Amino acid sequence: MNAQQYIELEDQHGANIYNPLDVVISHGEGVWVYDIQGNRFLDCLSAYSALNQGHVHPQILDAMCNQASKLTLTSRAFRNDQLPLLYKELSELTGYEMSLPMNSGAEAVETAIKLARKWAYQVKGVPRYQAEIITCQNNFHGRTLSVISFSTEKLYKEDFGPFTPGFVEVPFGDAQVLENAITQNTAAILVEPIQGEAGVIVPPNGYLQRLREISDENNILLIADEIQTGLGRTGKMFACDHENIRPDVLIIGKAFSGGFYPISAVLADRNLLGLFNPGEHGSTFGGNPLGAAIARAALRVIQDENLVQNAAGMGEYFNEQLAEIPSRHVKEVRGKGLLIGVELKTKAGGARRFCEELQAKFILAKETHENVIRFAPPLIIDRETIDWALLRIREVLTME
Ligand code: IF1
Repeated sequence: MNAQQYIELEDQHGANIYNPLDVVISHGEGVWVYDIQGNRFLDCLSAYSALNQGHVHPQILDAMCNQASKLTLTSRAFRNDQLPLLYKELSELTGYEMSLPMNSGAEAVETAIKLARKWAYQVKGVPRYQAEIITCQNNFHGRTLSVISFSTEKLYKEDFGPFTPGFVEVPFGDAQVLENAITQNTAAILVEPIQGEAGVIVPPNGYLQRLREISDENNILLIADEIQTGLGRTGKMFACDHENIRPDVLIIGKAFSGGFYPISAVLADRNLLGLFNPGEHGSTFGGNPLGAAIARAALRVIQDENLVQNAAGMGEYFNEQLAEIPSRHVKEVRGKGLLIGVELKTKAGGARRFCEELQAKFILAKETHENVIRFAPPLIIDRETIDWALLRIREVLTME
């Protein structure tokens, strides 16, 4: 089959919820992917940061194949010999006493919301079903109904209501306005330390620290969604580390899977996660031994290959070099580590055509919203490959 045939087949039988670039990829290795004609492309999206370790990492592949040949699924009705080790290694890595494994990011966010509500009723003493969770404008936390209930993006929610109540929205980056939104019934603040989908929006310095203080002063949980920013992406293990703060609840996903298999988790101490009792929450696949073995390998690779340090070094270089490109289209280059957004001026005619030009030069990047090109290659990228990319990005950003 040729590319056109694959594309037609997909369009004919698949719900049209994406607008993908027309490249049909059949294999990947490290930072590179190959289309069915054998053309090689640099992956500058990393499956929205789920591929921090690169494509088909051999160590994670080994762990997956090895575990798949022994035991894949027990359900949580029985115990298995992988999940306890994942718990232990996660605790050692993050300092949180406990974790709760789920599958997708959105499910983990839902889990964190359930946890915060339960804490509000059982510990804080909020009257039942009055708990409020403060969320930020232009947030992205997933696609489930409760999660889109507090989306501020029309595209993600219009015609999908009725919505889940109990969410209060405030602008991102303004701690003062957030503080004013707190009531006696506020259970938690849910925040992305850097807003990814919104266009790689980095909050003002000190914002997260201020949220930490506000949470402490008002007996509110601080929940950080690090599904996209966590596990090295921004040049620290967690984006919250840039401001040395420890959220009460930390949500991870994406790269926790090594790019192999959906796995997410909610991390917190026993005073919070200990509030869940048998039967109150669950998942058929959450915590399965195959996923646990993969996640263990995914974490090990991040540490063994110093991917956090590499993201910091390579990110700084990439960012600086991008900012030096003399382009009349670019409004701003921003980001942290290897989560970089290049915002174009409105008169540049949208980021999509730039992404298509990049594709023609064998770089795969994806626009976010109208005017931002996101560059988020796997964290294993080296300087030589960044230079290879910069040559081409420079040509694209300086075109008419
Ligand atoms: C889509 C963007 C990224 C996330 C944060 C939770 C989730 C995500 C901070 C949910 C997911 C995704 C999912 C994908 C596109 C995407 C995305 F394009 F919307 F902007 F990454 F930047 N919290 N992000 O970024 O995790 O349930 O998907 O595992 O939905 O189209 P999930």
